[in-house]
Amino acid sequence: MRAFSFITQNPGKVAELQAKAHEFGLEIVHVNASYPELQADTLEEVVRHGLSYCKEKFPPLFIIEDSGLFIDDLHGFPGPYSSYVNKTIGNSGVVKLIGEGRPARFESAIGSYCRDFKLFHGRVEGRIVSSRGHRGFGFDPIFEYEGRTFAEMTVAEKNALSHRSKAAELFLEWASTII
Ligand code: ITT
Repeated sequence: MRAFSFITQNPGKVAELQAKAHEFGLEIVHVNASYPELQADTLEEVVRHGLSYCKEKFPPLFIIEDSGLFIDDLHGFPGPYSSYVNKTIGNSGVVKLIGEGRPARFESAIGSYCRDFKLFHGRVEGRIVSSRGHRGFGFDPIFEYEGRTFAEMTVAEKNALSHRSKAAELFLEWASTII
């Protein structure tokens, strides 16, 4: 089996990457573990710190992923602090804070460890709307892309355009050449 590990506690991320990996004939082994998440200004710093920790604990080839919602009006906040904002004020709090129709983007940074660290990035631009849809996770119901929220899309539809799938594609192209 051509496989790699994905260290994350978010099953939604696993479902999305699993579907993407299958397109490349690869399998994901889900490692449901946590690692210390640095409070940093960029996703890249969080990922590099996480990789350094994980490489002492898990065998290669593995990946971790850090992602976030970047709101233009808030100079990119919550960005790397998305998980905290999601847990505290939640989707309704974000909409209340910035209002409907304001531009935002999702970004994803995938970090892999084999013999060294490699980073892969993806982003998607959209806007914040009142909650719609029941699929996905996190900010999906309030992130609209061309008329539909991410929570109104199937995994396959979200994977055709999302930040995570773009980063995943770059990783999977590279991974396919070494496993
Ligand atoms: P792991 O760190 O264990 O992988 P996590 O859910 O804590 O899982 P992050 O630290 O990367 O993930 O936090 C990113 C947060 O940003 C996440 O909790 C969501 O609230 C939000 N987010 C990221 N990508 C998203 C997406 O595709 N759809 C909706 N919300 C997303």
